[in-house]
Amino acid sequence: MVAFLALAPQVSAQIDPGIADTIRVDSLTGILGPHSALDIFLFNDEALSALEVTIVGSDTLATVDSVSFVDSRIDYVFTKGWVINDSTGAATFYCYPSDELLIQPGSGLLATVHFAHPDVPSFPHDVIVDTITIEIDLITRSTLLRDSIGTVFAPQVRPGLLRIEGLNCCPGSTGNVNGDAGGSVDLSDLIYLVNYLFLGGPDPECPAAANINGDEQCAVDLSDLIYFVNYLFLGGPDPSACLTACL
Ligand SMILES: [Ca+2]
Ligand SMILES: [Ca+2]
Repeated sequence: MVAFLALAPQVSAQIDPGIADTIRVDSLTGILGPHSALDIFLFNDEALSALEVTIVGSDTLATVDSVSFVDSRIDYVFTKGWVINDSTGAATFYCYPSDELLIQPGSGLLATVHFAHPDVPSFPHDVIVDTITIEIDLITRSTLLRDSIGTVFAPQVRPGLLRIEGLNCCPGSTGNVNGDAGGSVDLSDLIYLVNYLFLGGPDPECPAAANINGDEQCAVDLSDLIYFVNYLFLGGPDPSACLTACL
């Protein structure tokens, strides 16, 4: 049974002494289809005996589907967990360390929140990830910390940005340097690449698709051109697979 902190009688940002304790949401770029893992960080300058964080995306195209505490500052706490509040798409996670094992002052990873974003109409699509206060079944879920003497207070919060890009950039193999909608790999791509490399032509819209030799540095350079000429005219190997690390 989860006893949410918002039931505590007094809540105020004014009773946080010293430097304001802070919950910070990371920012990153995700790709349509796969999940994105957004890190949440905690700074606290006094020991904490409980915390609760409720976060939500600014639209329902990116929803929380799980929360992980692996390698986080509260990984050691036995009493912790998370719930998804289906009606709002928000997620709440919480922890209650035992009296002997308070969350000591410090700074670092608090949790990793996994977002699903399978269906986004256009790219890039930006989702602000911020805290929220909601009420479900008469229980308020919010973002609160509790110090070692039981005082509950609201931390400072810094929202994050989850930017979702499309998978139509390099969906399988490299080579579609000119980014034509049909995805064909042909002489026009070679011309585009030569223009880009040597004649001041425009950048490839999807640089990962121009990394034809598949080097892990994602470089687009003469070696890609040589690889491409080999493939098109000299029976060389097919363009390399797209590297997700280059997207
Ligand atoms: Ca093409
Ligand atoms: Ca390359």
